[in-house]
Amino acid sequence: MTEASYPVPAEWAKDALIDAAASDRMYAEAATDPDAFWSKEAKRLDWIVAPTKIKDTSFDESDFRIRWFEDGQLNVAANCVDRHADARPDAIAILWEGDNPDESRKISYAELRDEVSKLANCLKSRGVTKGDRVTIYLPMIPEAAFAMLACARIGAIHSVVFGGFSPESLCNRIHDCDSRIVITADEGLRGGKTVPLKANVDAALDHGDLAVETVIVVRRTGGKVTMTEGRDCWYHECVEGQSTDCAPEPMNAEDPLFILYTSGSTGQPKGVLHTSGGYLVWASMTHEYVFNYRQGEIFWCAADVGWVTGHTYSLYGALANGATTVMFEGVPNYPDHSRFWQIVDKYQVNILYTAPTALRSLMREGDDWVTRTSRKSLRLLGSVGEPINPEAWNWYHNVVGDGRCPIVDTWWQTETGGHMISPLPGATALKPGSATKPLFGVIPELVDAEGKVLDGAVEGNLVIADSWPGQMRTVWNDHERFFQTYFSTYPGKYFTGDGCRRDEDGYYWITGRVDDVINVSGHRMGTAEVESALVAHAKVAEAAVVGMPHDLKGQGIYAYVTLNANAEPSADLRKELVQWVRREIGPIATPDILQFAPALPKTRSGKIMRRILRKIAENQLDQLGDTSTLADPAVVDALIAGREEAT
Ligand code: 6R9
Repeated sequence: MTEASYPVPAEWAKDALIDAAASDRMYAEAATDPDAFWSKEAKRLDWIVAPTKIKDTSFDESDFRIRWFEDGQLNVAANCVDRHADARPDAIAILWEGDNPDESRKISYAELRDEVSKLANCLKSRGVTKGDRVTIYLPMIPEAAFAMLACARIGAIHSVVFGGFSPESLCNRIHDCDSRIVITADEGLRGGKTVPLKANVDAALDHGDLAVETVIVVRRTGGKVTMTEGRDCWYHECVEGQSTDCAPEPMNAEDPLFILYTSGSTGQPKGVLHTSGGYLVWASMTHEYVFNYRQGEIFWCAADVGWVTGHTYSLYGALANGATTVMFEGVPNYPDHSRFWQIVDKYQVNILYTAPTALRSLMREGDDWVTRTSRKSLRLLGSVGEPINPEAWNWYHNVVGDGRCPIVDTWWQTETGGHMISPLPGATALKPGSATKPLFGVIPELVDAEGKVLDGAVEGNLVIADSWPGQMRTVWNDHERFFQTYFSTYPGKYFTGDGCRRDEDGYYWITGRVDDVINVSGHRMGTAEVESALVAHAKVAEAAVVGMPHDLKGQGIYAYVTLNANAEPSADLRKELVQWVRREIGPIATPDILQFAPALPKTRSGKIMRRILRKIAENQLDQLGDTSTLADPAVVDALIAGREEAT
């Protein structure tokens, strides 16, 4: 396959925050003199005590340490709220769009400061102090932002749990970090349906022996909930009468800011811990440079604050830069498939940041939903969460962006705090499907299974050779697990768990999690590659590919395929698709089994749960494990039913 390339548009090259020459210079400086580079970047924040020690890190077991700006002091909320409220009190911080298109709310920086301070005072009055953990289980409503920032203001550590998680998952997360306080809502509202958040909290608290003393409940829908005397209180009553003055707590740069739980390949979800100074420098820098953010622009990150993308870009990075950030409560297809583009027009969004899975689901509904809207305000598009297949990329570029807007395909992880590999829109020529090049301070390497560093155009395991400010500092309560998970596979390097190819131009192409790589007759095959080939077929909406045991080849390829609304499964179409993949990639990629699936099992953040697909492919139906975190657990039964016909 020949790779398309999109040079930097002339008007971007002329007008960019960072052009190609600046990008090269800054990358070199960050690599050769990190202290000089990062002490300059740290100036983007207001420090109570400016840091003099910049970088003190080692990934070696004997003196393992990750410390950035360690003698600096700052407050994250003061940086995200107060300094903008002082300078531009009436500037809009948050544009909130409800699930129902008739509901919206505008919050200026001055109002944000008042709301955050009132809640911060309320938390203090309930005994929350610096270092305490606060669990936040809220829908995408402004109170979620108030709650996170109120914690940051008083030095409490927030742990946001996505509103789609079950009581059991919530219980585990409250238990692991030992929160004494939970902030929730009566109900969430998504796509016209209610989510029983308060009832879930009640069930979680019934589940286990938890230390929770206080539950603060936002009245969102007015739905009926049970309030437990002495433990539960309404948010609006708690903050009423609280002072709008609350001095931000001075925090050391290395004091914790938040915990965010994320699943690994083994065991319970890990509590990824981020600290204050390095995280905010990284969030602010990447938000500004990657999105080429300029004051006054409207920025919309469509991710839920329950995920890291919502933390770093809806909230911390955007607000640190004084941006106007759009917060959307609903889903892309409600009331209809045009919703995203209506929101873009309504708020004149300049920068849109979303995930390929959302794009594919909208793409299959046809272009008309998009083209009936204007979208003239859009200037830049972003992608995150998984490799973006060229079809989705082209649709995003040509249909959504009318061919005008560069796409920044940003590779990063909960663990990395912010973008790691991404184009800079005024500096980097784009190749659809490639996250392109590392950002300042990021030193990626590709290693083989033995850890040997591979040079040139090659494929390998993606590791990062040195620390960057936004890096996670530990797994909550389990520093040993932190070291073992990320630094023991390839000693001295951070292991990402991703496979990656580097091309002749030094561009990086993420091939998917390494545990998803299939070894067919000794040849490595990226599942993402086969999936990309399948979705390139006009009748295919989505595909997921996993390995399965194969007598001759070691591993065979098992493909699950969801068809577009206009196509019907048939034996002929199955043959056609198998041939198609052979043609697109080569005989090595020929799927051994192709199963038509009405839907794929996805987490509520939209990630395909390959573990389940692998078990079905292996016919280990009694080992499917926990399916409760799926957006729709019923999908699994349909897959099991469809297996027989396919095999
Ligand atoms: C931000 C986020 C991290 C994993 C990561 C990788 C995949 C994320 C990607 C991408 C290819 C991109 N991933 N962005 N793969 N291209 N632009 O998604 O964090 O939920 O922790 O997931 O997602 O496999 O390792 P997280």
